[in-house]
This record gives sequence, structure tokens and C-alpha cells, in this order.
Amino acid sequence: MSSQIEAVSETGLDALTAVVLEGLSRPQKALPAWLFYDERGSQFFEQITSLPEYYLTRTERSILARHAPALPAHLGAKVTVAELGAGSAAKTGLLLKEFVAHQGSTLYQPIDISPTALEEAATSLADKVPGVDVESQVANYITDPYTLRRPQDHAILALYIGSSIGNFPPDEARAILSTLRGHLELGDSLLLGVDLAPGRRKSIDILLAAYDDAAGVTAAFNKNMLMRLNRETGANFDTDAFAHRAQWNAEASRIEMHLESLQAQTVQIGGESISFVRGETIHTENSHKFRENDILSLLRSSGFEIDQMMHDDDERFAVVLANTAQLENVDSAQVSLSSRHSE
Ligand code: AVJ
Repeated sequence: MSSQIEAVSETGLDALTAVVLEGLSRPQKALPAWLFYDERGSQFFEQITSLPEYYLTRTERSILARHAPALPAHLGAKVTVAELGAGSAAKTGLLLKEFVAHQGSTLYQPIDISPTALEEAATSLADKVPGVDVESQVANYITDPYTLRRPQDHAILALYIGSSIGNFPPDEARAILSTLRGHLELGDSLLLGVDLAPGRRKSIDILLAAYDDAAGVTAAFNKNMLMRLNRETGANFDTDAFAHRAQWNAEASRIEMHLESLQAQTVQIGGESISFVRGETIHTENSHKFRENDILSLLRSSGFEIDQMMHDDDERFAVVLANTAQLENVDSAQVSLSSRHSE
């Protein structure tokens, strides 16, 4: 994801400074979450994915590992796999292996903003899963147009995993999935990874720990945003004067990450002075957590219907297999969730 730095600097550092000043002038100061992912931040995120408290990555991987073998036969047709925000495609090999075994060679179409991540993905997949043909696209799937190729007589299986959808407010999440739906036809499908809201078996404490680990890696990840701004915009944040905070927003069903000013202070950036009172925060990230009904309505309003809901035994994370719905029937399509649970 380090290419986001380059994407910003192409338009000059002023563009970055402008984004930052806009965010820090709001009543609730805020910085966009994509600012996390400079080179150092991407390394911190990699570390986060193997922390004991951060159950998301390994739970999703185990759900995929358990269900991947049955997927090709379940889908029936020959499939090409496309992936939004593929990154290094660490979990995708699990699925591609099954399609290669079932249908022979398989076309994989990863889409990501980072050319470096895409190169890594292509190299490691060529190694680990012979029989996969990779056609990468460098694109920001939120703001840029992208294309999906359909070999003759193939269905498309779109992957949007890793709980990335959780970073977006409901209307943006819907826009991302609706755009994807626009590239698909009846008979195609979507595999969506979402982190689940607290419930019977999942406490709020489990969620809070995942975003405030004992080793302090998430705190370092959060504070790295300020170091990045110091480096790239010449700001003078005193990173020791801010503390990492993770909090549960029940109303919006999301974890929020903030950086809390530990004292009254003033920071210089782009020729402006930004003042903080003690205890004031910069909101740096939202990570939405979904109830079954949220998933159902998000998918339905984007032109999909749920085929299978797959989750771990502790009901922490879900991988949802959805079919493309007949678009004119989107609103009337009634899906019974309970009858469609696969486990
Ligand atoms: C990459 C957006 C899925 O929200 O859990 C991890 C990012 N932030 N720890 C998430 C993140 C803090 C992560 N996503």
C-alpha cells in the first residue's frame, strides 16, 4: 500500500497538507484512514494480523480453509476469480488452489491501489499455485473505474475479504458493492468477509482488545500517522503528547480509533496552527461490525442475495457467499437467513 504516498506526491505535498488541514479543522478533528498505509504503516498492519488479540485475519483464513474445498462444485460453472483490494493476496491462494484442482487453469484478476502489493501477489501465487494466470489491475476501486474480464463460459467470483468493507460508512459500502454488481451478471457471485458485531459469544472486550493489543502494535500503527505527517508535510506533532484510544460506538456499531491529546498544545502544519485542548481527539479510523440484518440489507440494496453465511464457532467473523440478484427484484427479494446458515 506504500504507493499511496506516491499517489499523493504526484499532485504535490500541498494536496496532502490540504487533506490534513481540512480534517483537523472540523469540530471533531479527523484524519482519513488511508493515511495509515505508508511503508512503515503497512509493516505495522502486517504485524497486527498475527497478534493474539487480532482474531480477524486468522479467523477469516480458517473459515475460508474450511469452506474452500466445496466451493467449486457449489458454484458449478467454470470460474474466474476477481479480488477488490487484493493486497498481497495472502488468503486467496487457498481458494485458487481449489479452482485449479477442479477446472484446471484459473484466471485471477486482482485489483489494488498498490503496484508493489500486486507484484508480490503475482510472484507468490505463481510459486504456490501453479495453474493460476494473473491479470493485475492497479486501481483504487472506490474512485477509479476498473474492468473485469470474463473468459468464455465462465462465471465471475468476486472476492472482497479482509473486512475492508468495515472501513466505510454504510452508504459508501453500498456504493462499492453496487459498482461491483454493475460488473457482474446473473450467475456470478461474491465472497464478502465481514467482522461481526458483539453478541452472545462475542464480547465488546474481545473487540476492544483487537484494536488495543498488549504489545502496543496497534498504538504504534495509529501514531505512525502523525510521524508520517511530520515527515511528509513538515508538521511538528509531538507523538509522545498523543495516546492511542480504541472505543466502541454502539449506535454506529463500529470500533473507532482516535489519537488523544494528552495536554493542551498547538501543532504547526502548512503554515497553520492547530490547537488542541487536553483530552481532545483526532478520529483516525472506523471499523464497522455487522449484525446479520446489516449484512442482509447491505447486500440486498446492492443487488445481491445471500447464498451462504459461514462463520467461526465463536461467531466473531463471517464470510458471506452471495449471488447476484435480479436487479429489478432487488427490493422484493426476501432471503431467509436462518435457512441459509451453512453451519
Ligand atoms: C484493514 C480495515 C480490516 O479495521 O480491522 C487493524 C485495519 N485498524 N487494526 C481493521 C486495522 C486497526 C483493519 N482493516
